[in-house]
Amino acid sequence: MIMTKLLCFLLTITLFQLLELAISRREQVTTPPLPVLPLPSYTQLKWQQREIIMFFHFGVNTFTDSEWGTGKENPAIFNPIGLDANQWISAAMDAGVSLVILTAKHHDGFCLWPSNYTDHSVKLSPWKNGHGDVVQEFVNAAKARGVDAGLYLSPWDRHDPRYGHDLQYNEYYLAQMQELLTRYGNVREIWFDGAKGPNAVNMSYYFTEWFAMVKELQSSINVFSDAGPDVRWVGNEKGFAGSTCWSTINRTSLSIGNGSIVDYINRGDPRGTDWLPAECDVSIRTGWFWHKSQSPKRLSKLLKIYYNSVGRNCVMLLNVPPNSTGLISEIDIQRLREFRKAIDTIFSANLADKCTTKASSVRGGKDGGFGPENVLDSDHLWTYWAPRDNKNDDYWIEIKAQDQEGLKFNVIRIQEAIGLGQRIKEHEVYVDGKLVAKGSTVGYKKLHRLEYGVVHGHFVKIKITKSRAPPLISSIGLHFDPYWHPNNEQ
Ligand code: FUL
Repeated sequence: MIMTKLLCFLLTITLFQLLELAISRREQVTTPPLPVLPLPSYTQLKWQQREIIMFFHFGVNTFTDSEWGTGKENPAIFNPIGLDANQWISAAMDAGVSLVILTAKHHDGFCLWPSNYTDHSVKLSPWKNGHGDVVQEFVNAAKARGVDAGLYLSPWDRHDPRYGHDLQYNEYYLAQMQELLTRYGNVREIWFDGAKGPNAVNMSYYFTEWFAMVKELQSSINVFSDAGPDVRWVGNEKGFAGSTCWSTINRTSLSIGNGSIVDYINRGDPRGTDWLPAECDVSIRTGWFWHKSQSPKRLSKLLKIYYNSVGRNCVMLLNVPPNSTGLISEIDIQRLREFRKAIDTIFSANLADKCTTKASSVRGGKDGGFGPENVLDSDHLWTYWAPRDNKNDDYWIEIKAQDQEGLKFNVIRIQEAIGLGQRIKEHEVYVDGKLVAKGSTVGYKKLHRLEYGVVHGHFVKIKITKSRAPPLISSIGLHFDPYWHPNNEQ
């Protein structure tokens, strides 16, 4: 009897101990920090991770050697006899692109799909005897290869007589938008271009109604315009973001087609209450449309644009215009392949991979799950180094080479865990105690291509000298860019 009681007693004690252990284990799991508003939406995060997306400018201008059609073009000139949208998508895939955007209608008003609301379209062209639909071929080809599709529908329309009559034109525009957003499956981005010529007829666009209908008809779409609501224009057509580029901005200060905001949208605003990241549009050639006389930009130029867009917390929207046969020219395809190969060469190896890491402090201590080693894993969003919450702390993270040889690199990549807000305002990078780079905000991705070329060292320390809240760093990379020769930069 006594033995049984003793056993029961011992068992109870053991159970208690186990329970205590379980509770203390549970207590060790540290919660993630509070986000700092504003935050990206799910679709904005997906968009940001694409890094490079592609534009196809195609239409009557392709056949008239012009950039802005007059609206008086005869649809009979549109005859891309060799059109093969699969080839366009292959070209995009060669460049590692997962979203492609087609100009369904440009300023000339010619529609690449058979709209019910106008005859100024493929219907009156000789291409496929008027039975063709470029938008359909484009989305079919994209879908078949797992690439997402987006559409550009120009607000400025130089052909349609309703343009200039507010109600009629807005109804026409909305009718066309409904066709595009209901006939062709998922559309991931819609491009509202604020451009119009200086002598364009006066006209008010009913943006509020337009945006509301877009969101009604498509669940995972990003709306692009000078002022968002999901993605903003970067303020130029060179593909360059400001060296400081916040994804945050005040939308109330923005309007579409307003030249005076270009500097503001190029930089963003650390005090902004809206998450509205910038997209950097640029053409691989001089023009947006194909012209026989033009050729693609050099690789060094494309890489410079990449560093100044993707490397400044933006997405690069690269235009590659199909030619009058209806194909992407071979010379552009070659350049796209070179571009992709260069990016892979530079970034597929992280020289920091085998390094050890150290940080000023760690949220929840060393077992809290927020250690500095997180910056070297393959997740660039949801695993991150977080320091403890203490406003008076200095924040730094250090990467140390494990062997005597040390590290040789000329590019530093830093990524913030933007899912919890963009926080870093200023940072500095030291190699063996010497300052090699400094910058302002970081955001999804900041690339420093080192001004003086390759550095060699054993310790790389990143100091965050100003931030809106304790900084959260999701990834750090040290890379070697063999294409970077600072002295011959053009
Ligand atoms: C501009 C347009 O005027 C150009 O033709 C081109 O479409 C470019 C992407 O946007 O505003």
